[in-house]
Amino acid sequence: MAPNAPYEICFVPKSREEEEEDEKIYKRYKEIIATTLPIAGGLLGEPMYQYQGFWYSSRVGSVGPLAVQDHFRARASDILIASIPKSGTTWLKSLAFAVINIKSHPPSVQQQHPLHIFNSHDLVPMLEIRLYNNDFNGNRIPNLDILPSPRLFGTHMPYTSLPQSVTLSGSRIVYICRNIKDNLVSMSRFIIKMRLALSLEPMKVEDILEWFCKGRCVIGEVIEHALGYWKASLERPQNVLFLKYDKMVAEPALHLKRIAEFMGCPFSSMEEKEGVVHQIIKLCSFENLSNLEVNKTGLSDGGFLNRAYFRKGKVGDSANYLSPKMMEQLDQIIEQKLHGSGLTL
Ligand code: PAP
Repeated sequence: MAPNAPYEICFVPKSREEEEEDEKIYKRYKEIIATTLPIAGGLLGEPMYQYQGFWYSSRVGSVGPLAVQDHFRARASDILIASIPKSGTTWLKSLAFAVINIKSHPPSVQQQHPLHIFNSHDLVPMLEIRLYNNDFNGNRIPNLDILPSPRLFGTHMPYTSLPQSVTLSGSRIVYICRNIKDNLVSMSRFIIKMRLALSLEPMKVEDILEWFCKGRCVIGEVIEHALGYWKASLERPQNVLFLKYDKMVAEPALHLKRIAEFMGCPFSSMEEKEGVVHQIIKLCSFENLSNLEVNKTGLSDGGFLNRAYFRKGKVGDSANYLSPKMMEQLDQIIEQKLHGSGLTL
């Protein structure tokens, strides 16, 4: 039997009254979504709803974003791994976890490392998809106060929708995004496979591109999402670190050191000499993680297979899937949306 993920302790037993109260809270969010928000069908046949300018797939979070806004209380020491789906979240979570836990779980002892036992989404749980997702938590509000600091969480929520306590407390956010074309292709390959598994009518990349352009691809408005965090990183550089997958692939050591420093645990010169940076890069590499038993066979958020988080892990794969016309269409959208922002994707 698979061991319980560390975050499971947040779902402490509650009295019948408390359970009923939690159920009422989730019921109210469902009503708000059903009666006040625009609803449309999603790429996996699921309902999507538009909330605060972004489309959300109910498969990734159900009413989670509303519950996170009301119930998550950030601490100054919290670190949030924020991202668009399919932009390198699994990798960044692994790196951040390995750095934060360097003393209790030295990366030199790879076989016993928690990353060899759990998928990184189990070690760094998503706020809206796992912790506050009523489809996943049996309508329970988690008690995150019992987690020791520093707490590491993930989120796909846009910056503008994060709970106020994240900004007020001064918690740190590490954001990752990716070349938009590679992001679209990674997402498309995932959707195409999932539709097959769900016996839905097959879709092609060009069909998914249409959805992507309408802002209705799992979590909508991918470029706006990145822009929100980009602007925040310029305004609050101590609190928001903006990373690009492509640059991390090119120079992993440089970026790992930036991440560690930003999170408040820079590598000592002794650690660097001992090769800790390279041990973490190796531990978290696509080759290592994708070949572990847990990632070949385990299940994750929303019933997705852990192996779905690992495909090729390469930069530039979009050239193998997008026609010149599709590339041009995307270039125009990117140029129009990012013009004058200083951000390139
Ligand atoms: P998620 O939103 O479902 O969590 P996410 O982890 O953000 O997915 O992105 C998955 C991408 O990261 C995949 O890219 P690809 O489709 O272009 O191959 C996946 O292969 C890649 N990836 C996963 N783990 C790693 C890793 N350890 N190193 C580099 N890339 C990785």
